[in-house]
Amino acid sequence: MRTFLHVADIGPLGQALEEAAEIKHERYRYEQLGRHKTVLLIFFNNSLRTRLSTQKAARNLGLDVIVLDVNQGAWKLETERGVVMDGDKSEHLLEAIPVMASFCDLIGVRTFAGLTDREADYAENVLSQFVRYSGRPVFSMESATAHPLQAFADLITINEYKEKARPKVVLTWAPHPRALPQAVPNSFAQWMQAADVDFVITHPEGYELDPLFAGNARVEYDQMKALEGADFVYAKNWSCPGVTRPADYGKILCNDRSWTIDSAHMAVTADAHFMHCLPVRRNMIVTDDVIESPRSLVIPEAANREISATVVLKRMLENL
Ligand code: AN0
Ligand code: CP
Repeated sequence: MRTFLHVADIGPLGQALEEAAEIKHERYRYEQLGRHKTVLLIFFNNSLRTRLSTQKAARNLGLDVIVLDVNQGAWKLETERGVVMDGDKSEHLLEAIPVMASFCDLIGVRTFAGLTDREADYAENVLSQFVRYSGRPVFSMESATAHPLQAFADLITINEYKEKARPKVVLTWAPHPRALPQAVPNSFAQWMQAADVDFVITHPEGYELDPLFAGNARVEYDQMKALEGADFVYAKNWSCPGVTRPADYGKILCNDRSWTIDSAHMAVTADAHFMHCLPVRRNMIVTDDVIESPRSLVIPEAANREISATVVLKRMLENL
């Protein structure tokens, strides 16, 4: 595997889930694979889970790890070509990428959507330069529009906890005080569409996800109706994807707290498991009692980030 950006990069999901189960059972099975190899993890913004789980995954495989927080201790990087660099940015990505690549064998990149320019975000301006100019396998640790390591961990979690062959999985929008990217719901929708589940998305009007990710997934605008009989409730906020009205891209269109997942919402499900990628704002996205309930999977879901990252790094090492 040379890139890990979308669900197609991982190949058949059944096989990926088998590898995940094997690694979960025996985490150090492939610890010789990364010997004398180095992975560089580059963060353009904050992270708790991705930062820790990817380092742990790398160590499972015997890899050396270098972590670079671009905004703390490195030169400020210009990412656009053709800019007269007379501002506060001292170095261009076009030099920084090959320099960074010379010290490693694999590169993980975490970038964030600007949420002002839809075209720039969906073109993945930063991540695509790493793919093009590093000469190294590149994996997304969340980009402007996708978070595949999260979606893979979510799929592993659903596979572990499902109580029927084809569970009903509902992705529900929930309110949040700040505008957030569509990366997590985009990837979750993409992976659920590829998996063997009954998948439904619910959100207020105007929050339609890009069909590039959501395909022809079923959308039910009535949240309670969507949640009926659900086996898994996956809550997430996202800002307007600008699909129906490009001018609204990145905006908050709705603050309606009736979308917050509480016990009344969970009561119409089939005793569903609650999921969220974290970090989560309690009593905005989900109430204390739901996230603390025995049906909440947020902690095992986060723990599975180590497993999804180990499978992805293993696949990349096998192909070096
Ligand atoms: C980020 C987001 O919504 O994309 C990261 C989630 C993994 N969340 C926040 O910035 C709160
Ligand atoms: N879920 C997730 O990616 O969390 P972090 O932003 O803390 O890495």
